[in-house]
Amino acid sequence: MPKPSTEQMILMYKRMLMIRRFDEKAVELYRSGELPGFLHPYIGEEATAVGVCANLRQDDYITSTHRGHGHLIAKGGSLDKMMAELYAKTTGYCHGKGGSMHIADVSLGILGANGIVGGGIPIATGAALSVKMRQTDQVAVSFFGDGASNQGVFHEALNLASIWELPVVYVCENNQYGMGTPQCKHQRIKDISIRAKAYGMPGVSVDGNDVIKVYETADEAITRARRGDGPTLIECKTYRLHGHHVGDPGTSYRTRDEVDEWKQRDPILRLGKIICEEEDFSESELEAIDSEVTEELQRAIQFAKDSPSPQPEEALDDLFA
Ligand SMILES: Cc1ncc(C[n+]2csc(CCOP(=O)(O)OP(=O)(O)O)c2C)c(N)n1
Ligand SMILES: [Mg+2]
Repeated sequence: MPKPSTEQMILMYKRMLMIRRFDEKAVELYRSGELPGFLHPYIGEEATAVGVCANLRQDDYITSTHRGHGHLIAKGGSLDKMMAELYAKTTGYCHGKGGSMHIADVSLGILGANGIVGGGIPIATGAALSVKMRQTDQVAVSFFGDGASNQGVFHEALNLASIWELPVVYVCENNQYGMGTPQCKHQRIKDISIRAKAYGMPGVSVDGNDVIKVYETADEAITRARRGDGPTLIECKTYRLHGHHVGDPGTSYRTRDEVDEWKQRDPILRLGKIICEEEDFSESELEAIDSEVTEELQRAIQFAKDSPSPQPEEALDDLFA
């Protein structure tokens, strides 16, 4: 398995920080009453989106979830347009009418966040079928949660993808909970990757907070799909450090000790340590990356604030019925 190069590690570090800072800021703006709507922070799970997407080309496809900001940023989504969408401005991805859970950018292969749990799984499978019919070498990746792996559509999609040998990689983000329900109360199995066996495809579980491990595992699965050898199921074991959504304190169904324990496995701190120890980077060089990210984000917030709100007479524009 090829290890990521130094440049790739720095890029992954920056992308993870971008996701972390974006969602921290979004939570803060939401709590101060500046953002309308609803959002689900990806804080703590950054290594999964970034490690997978670092292997993808612009013309590859992804489908995302209700917790989508991380996937969109990892696939190259515009911070300006994302932030403007959260602010419900006309310059946002959905012209301010969709919000956090409906962001898509087809030019980047981002086929959409999705408020329907498991909803992205058949969409990615369909995209992979289109790749096969068009005879290109693109790949589709579907991100979804541990909870979504209990949806009927997960099983139907994996079966079809296997039978048709579709170029798709299923990435299950096992963040230990479906809302307030721990994994042990919603399924008997521990490793979700064993479900791959039922559909005759490779299944592998990895530490989803180890971005290098995620990168290497995804590389193998994506290369296999691109070669025409069919789908893979990857389970990334990770943790959401925030509540289920921005209004959930996340204190009634898990202990402070558990959260603190996972904070020790913070994916960004872990990669930072590796970059310093093995790639000879200094703390101040990492801080400079953080400042760059913070400035980029400030520009996105300013862009969103300076943008116009949609007018009532535009309410029915861009709607399909
Ligand atoms: C079809 C459907 N059922 C129920 C819900 C309500 N709901 C929103 S998020 C969620 C939990 C999803 O858990 P998981 O798939 O593990 O994703 P996570 O939130 O942990 O990232 C549920 C049940 C929904 N949005 N869609
Ligand atoms: Mg979950």
